[in-house]
Amino acid sequence: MHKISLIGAPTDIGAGARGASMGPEAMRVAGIGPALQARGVDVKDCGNLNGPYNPWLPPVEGYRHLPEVVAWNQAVHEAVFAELQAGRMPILLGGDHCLGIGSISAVARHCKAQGKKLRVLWLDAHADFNTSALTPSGNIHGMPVATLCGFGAPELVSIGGFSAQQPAISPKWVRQIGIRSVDEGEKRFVHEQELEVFDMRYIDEMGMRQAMELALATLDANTHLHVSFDVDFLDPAIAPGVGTTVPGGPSYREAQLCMEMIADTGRLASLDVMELNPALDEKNRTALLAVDLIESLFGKSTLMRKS
Ligand code: 6HN
Ligand code: MN
Ligand code: MN
Ligand code: MN
Repeated sequence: MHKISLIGAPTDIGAGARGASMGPEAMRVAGIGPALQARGVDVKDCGNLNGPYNPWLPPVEGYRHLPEVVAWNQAVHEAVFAELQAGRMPILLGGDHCLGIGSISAVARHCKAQGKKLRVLWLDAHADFNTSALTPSGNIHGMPVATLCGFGAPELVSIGGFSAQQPAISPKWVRQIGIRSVDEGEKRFVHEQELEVFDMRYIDEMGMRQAMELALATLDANTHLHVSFDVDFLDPAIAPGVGTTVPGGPSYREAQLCMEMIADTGRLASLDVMELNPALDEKNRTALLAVDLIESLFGKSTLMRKS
């Protein structure tokens, strides 16, 4: 049986729009706790982390709010690491996606200590592979994957005891799904680092099933599967409550299939639910949809499955 820990990180410190700071409470109001309990898992809500307020300043040397982003990510790292070490599955309720740095560095540190392999599934409209030199915005939520791979501010790359020479993760461990908005310089860097991306063109042509089969291939009993779910992964027609909508995302059925195929692996060991922005939502429908999809991620399927 899974033992789950919900960790709220109420900040929009790395985002380009205000409001993701309200994400954790919107997920609770949408019933994430009871929905998981109904899956038969033990749920502990750790409450919300604390951190600096958002000063809403322009970028400095390619980064907006770097000191505040560092503080939030340190808090996230310690909280996620503590729950993993206690044998629980952390679910980070964001908060903007810059917090993936703290979360995934904690997962990487845990895996390293336990001799486990790590696979990161990045469900997102965006590659989040910018650096301070490439970014068009300075918003650090566009940089977490590059930072975790060692290409980022040293204060962020070093969280969890990692370094540019020995980064938290390798691009080889990452599979990106649903990508449809990548900046020019970022695109070149994605190719240079050989990130494995199943973009919307791939999903249109080959289908979600084929994308997920490949993204989940070669998982074994010793693999920790981390899912970083940026809610803007979903088509904005069904998920308007995000700061950076991009048309042409996965439909409701495609998203369900994605979650169900992850559940079927039985390897899911940690999760981020990021970028939900209640200020832009309609009657919390995006949070309710996220909860619905998370139920599928934890094995709720339409019919009883033959075992
Ligand atoms: N997210 N690529 C754009 C940027 O500003 O770097 C958008 C990033 C969005 C990030 O949604 O997590
Ligand atoms: Mn573990
Ligand atoms: Mn995104
Ligand atoms: Mn993202």
